[in-house]
Amino acid sequence: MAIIEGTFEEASNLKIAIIVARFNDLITNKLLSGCLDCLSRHGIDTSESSTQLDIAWVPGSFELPMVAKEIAQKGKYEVVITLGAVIRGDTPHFDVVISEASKGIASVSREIGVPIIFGVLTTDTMQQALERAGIKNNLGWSYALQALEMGSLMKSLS
Ligand code: INI
Repeated sequence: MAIIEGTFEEASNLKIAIIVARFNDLITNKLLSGCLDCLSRHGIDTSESSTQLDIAWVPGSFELPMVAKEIAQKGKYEVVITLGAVIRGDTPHFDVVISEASKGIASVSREIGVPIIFGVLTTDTMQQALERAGIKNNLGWSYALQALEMGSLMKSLS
Protein backbone atom coordinates (compact mmCIF):
# COMPACT_ATOMS: atom_id res chain seq x y z
CA MET A 1 0.00 0.00 0.00
CA ALA A 2 1.31 3.43 -0.90
CA ILE A 3 0.56 6.41 1.30
CA ILE A 4 0.67 9.41 -0.99
CA GLU A 5 0.97 12.74 0.74
CA GLY A 6 2.89 15.98 0.67
CA THR A 7 5.72 16.50 3.14
CA PHE A 8 7.57 19.59 4.27
CA GLU A 9 11.13 18.23 4.42
CA GLU A 10 12.06 19.15 0.86
CA ALA A 11 9.75 22.12 0.57
CA SER A 12 12.72 24.45 0.59
CA ASN A 13 13.53 23.41 -3.02
CA LEU A 14 10.16 24.39 -4.47
CA LYS A 15 9.81 27.11 -7.10
CA ILE A 16 6.87 29.29 -6.14
CA ALA A 17 4.95 32.21 -7.63
CA ILE A 18 2.63 34.41 -5.59
CA ILE A 19 0.01 36.57 -7.32
CA VAL A 20 -1.46 39.35 -5.20
CA ALA A 21 -4.53 41.51 -5.85
CA ARG A 22 -4.07 45.21 -5.10
CA PHE A 23 -7.79 45.73 -4.38
CA ASN A 24 -8.17 45.87 -0.57
CA ASP A 25 -4.39 46.02 -0.31
CA LEU A 26 -4.61 46.79 3.41
CA ILE A 27 -5.63 43.14 3.67
CA THR A 28 -3.70 41.57 0.80
CA ASN A 29 -0.38 43.09 1.94
CA LYS A 30 -0.95 41.45 5.33
CA LEU A 31 -1.76 38.12 3.70
CA LEU A 32 1.46 38.47 1.67
CA SER A 33 3.53 39.14 4.82
CA GLY A 34 2.06 36.06 6.54
CA CYS A 35 2.71 34.01 3.44
CA LEU A 36 6.35 35.15 3.13
CA ASP A 37 6.95 34.54 6.85
CA CYS A 38 5.77 30.93 6.53
CA LEU A 39 7.79 30.32 3.35
CA SER A 40 10.95 31.76 4.84
CA ARG A 41 10.56 29.64 8.01
CA HIS A 42 10.37 26.59 5.76
CA GLY A 43 13.65 27.39 4.06
CA ILE A 44 12.43 29.27 0.97
CA ASP A 45 14.62 32.20 -0.06
CA THR A 46 12.23 35.17 0.14
CA SER A 47 14.90 37.82 -0.45
CA GLU A 48 14.72 40.23 -3.40
CA SER A 49 17.46 38.24 -5.15
CA SER A 50 15.60 34.94 -4.74
CA THR A 51 15.64 32.63 -7.75
CA GLN A 52 12.92 30.37 -6.38
CA LEU A 53 10.19 32.91 -5.62
CA ASP A 54 8.50 35.54 -7.79
CA ILE A 55 5.65 37.89 -6.88
CA ALA A 56 3.16 39.33 -9.39
CA TRP A 57 0.55 42.02 -8.72
CA VAL A 58 -2.87 42.31 -10.38
CA PRO A 59 -5.55 45.01 -10.00
CA GLY A 60 -8.16 42.83 -8.29
CA SER A 61 -9.19 39.25 -7.53
CA PHE A 62 -11.09 39.08 -10.83
CA GLU A 63 -7.72 39.19 -12.66
CA LEU A 64 -6.12 36.41 -10.58
CA PRO A 65 -7.14 33.47 -12.83
CA MET A 66 -5.84 35.03 -16.05
CA VAL A 67 -2.43 35.83 -14.63
CA ALA A 68 -2.33 32.50 -12.75
CA LYS A 69 -2.82 30.71 -16.07
CA GLU A 70 -0.07 32.69 -17.79
CA ILE A 71 2.33 32.03 -14.91
CA ALA A 72 1.42 28.38 -14.32
CA GLN A 73 1.84 27.42 -17.96
CA LYS A 74 5.42 28.72 -18.05
CA GLY A 75 6.41 25.44 -16.38
CA LYS A 76 8.86 27.32 -14.15
CA TYR A 77 6.87 27.05 -10.90
CA GLU A 78 5.77 23.98 -8.95
CA VAL A 79 3.07 25.85 -7.10
CA VAL A 80 1.27 29.16 -7.43
CA ILE A 81 -0.40 31.05 -4.58
CA THR A 82 -3.14 33.59 -5.29
CA LEU A 83 -3.94 36.21 -2.66
CA GLY A 84 -6.98 38.47 -2.67
CA ALA A 85 -9.68 39.92 -0.45
CA VAL A 86 -13.28 40.16 -1.59
CA ILE A 87 -15.42 42.04 0.92
CA ARG A 88 -19.22 42.02 0.55
CA GLY A 89 -19.67 45.44 2.12
CA ASP A 90 -17.67 47.14 -0.63
CA THR A 91 -19.85 46.65 -3.70
CA PRO A 92 -22.73 44.66 -5.12
CA HIS A 93 -20.43 43.06 -7.67
CA PHE A 94 -18.88 41.08 -4.84
CA ASP A 95 -20.70 37.96 -6.05
CA VAL A 96 -19.42 38.28 -9.61
CA VAL A 97 -15.83 38.89 -8.49
CA ILE A 98 -15.68 35.98 -6.04
CA SER A 99 -17.47 33.61 -8.37
CA GLU A 100 -15.15 34.36 -11.32
CA ALA A 101 -12.04 34.26 -9.14
CA SER A 102 -12.88 30.93 -7.52
CA LYS A 103 -14.12 29.17 -10.66
CA GLY A 104 -11.28 30.59 -12.74
CA ILE A 105 -8.54 29.55 -10.32
CA ALA A 106 -9.97 26.02 -9.94
CA SER A 107 -10.28 25.56 -13.68
CA VAL A 108 -6.79 26.89 -14.52
CA SER A 109 -5.25 24.67 -11.86
CA ARG A 110 -6.93 21.55 -13.26
CA GLU A 111 -6.22 22.51 -16.87
CA ILE A 112 -2.51 23.24 -16.42
CA GLY A 113 -1.85 20.61 -13.74
CA VAL A 114 -0.01 23.00 -11.43
CA PRO A 115 -1.49 23.47 -7.95
CA ILE A 116 -2.88 26.97 -7.54
CA ILE A 117 -3.73 27.83 -3.95
CA PHE A 118 -6.97 29.75 -3.51
CA GLY A 119 -5.92 32.41 -1.02
CA VAL A 120 -8.81 34.76 -1.56
CA LEU A 121 -10.48 35.88 1.66
CA THR A 122 -14.23 36.23 1.30
CA THR A 123 -15.88 38.16 4.10
CA ASP A 124 -18.93 40.28 4.84
CA THR A 125 -16.95 43.08 6.49
CA MET A 126 -13.52 44.68 6.59
CA GLN A 127 -13.35 43.79 10.30
CA GLN A 128 -13.70 40.08 9.49
CA ALA A 129 -11.05 40.40 6.78
CA LEU A 130 -8.65 42.10 9.22
CA GLU A 131 -9.21 39.33 11.75
CA ARG A 132 -8.24 36.71 9.17
CA ALA A 133 -5.29 38.72 7.88
CA GLY A 134 -3.49 39.19 11.17
CA ILE A 135 -5.55 40.59 14.03
CA LYS A 136 -6.54 37.09 15.18
CA ASN A 137 -4.90 34.79 12.68
CA ASN A 138 -3.06 35.37 9.41
CA LEU A 139 -4.47 33.04 6.78
CA GLY A 140 -1.60 34.03 4.48
CA TRP A 141 0.51 31.70 6.66
CA SER A 142 -1.93 28.83 6.12
CA TYR A 143 -2.08 29.43 2.36
CA ALA A 144 1.72 29.15 2.20
CA LEU A 145 1.64 25.90 4.17
CA GLN A 146 -0.99 24.49 1.84
CA ALA A 147 1.18 25.53 -1.11
CA LEU A 148 4.20 23.66 0.29
CA GLU A 149 2.09 20.54 0.89
CA MET A 150 0.53 20.61 -2.58
CA GLY A 151 3.83 21.40 -4.30
CA SER A 152 5.43 18.43 -2.59
CA LEU A 153 2.45 16.14 -3.22
CA MET A 154 2.30 16.92 -6.94
CA LYS A 155 6.09 16.42 -7.22
CA SER A 156 5.77 13.00 -5.61
CA LEU A 157 3.10 12.05 -8.15
CA SER A 158 5.08 13.13 -11.20
N1 INI B 1 -11.63 43.08 -6.28
C1 INI B 1 -11.23 42.47 -5.16
O1 INI B 1 -10.14 41.88 -5.14
N2 INI B 1 -11.99 42.51 -4.04
C2 INI B 1 -13.21 43.14 -4.02
O2 INI B 1 -13.86 43.15 -2.93
C3 INI B 1 -13.66 43.77 -5.19
N3 INI B 1 -14.95 44.41 -5.19
O3 INI B 1 -15.71 44.19 -4.25
O4 INI B 1 -15.25 45.16 -6.13
C4 INI B 1 -12.82 43.75 -6.34
N4 INI B 1 -13.19 44.37 -7.48
C5 INI B 1 -12.28 44.63 -8.57
C6 INI B 1 -12.19 43.46 -9.53
O5 INI B 1 -11.47 42.39 -8.94
C7 INI B 1 -11.47 43.86 -10.83
O6 INI B 1 -10.16 44.26 -10.54
C8 INI B 1 -12.17 45.01 -11.58
O7 INI B 1 -13.55 44.72 -11.77
C9 INI B 1 -11.50 45.20 -12.98
O8 INI B 1 -11.62 44.02 -13.79
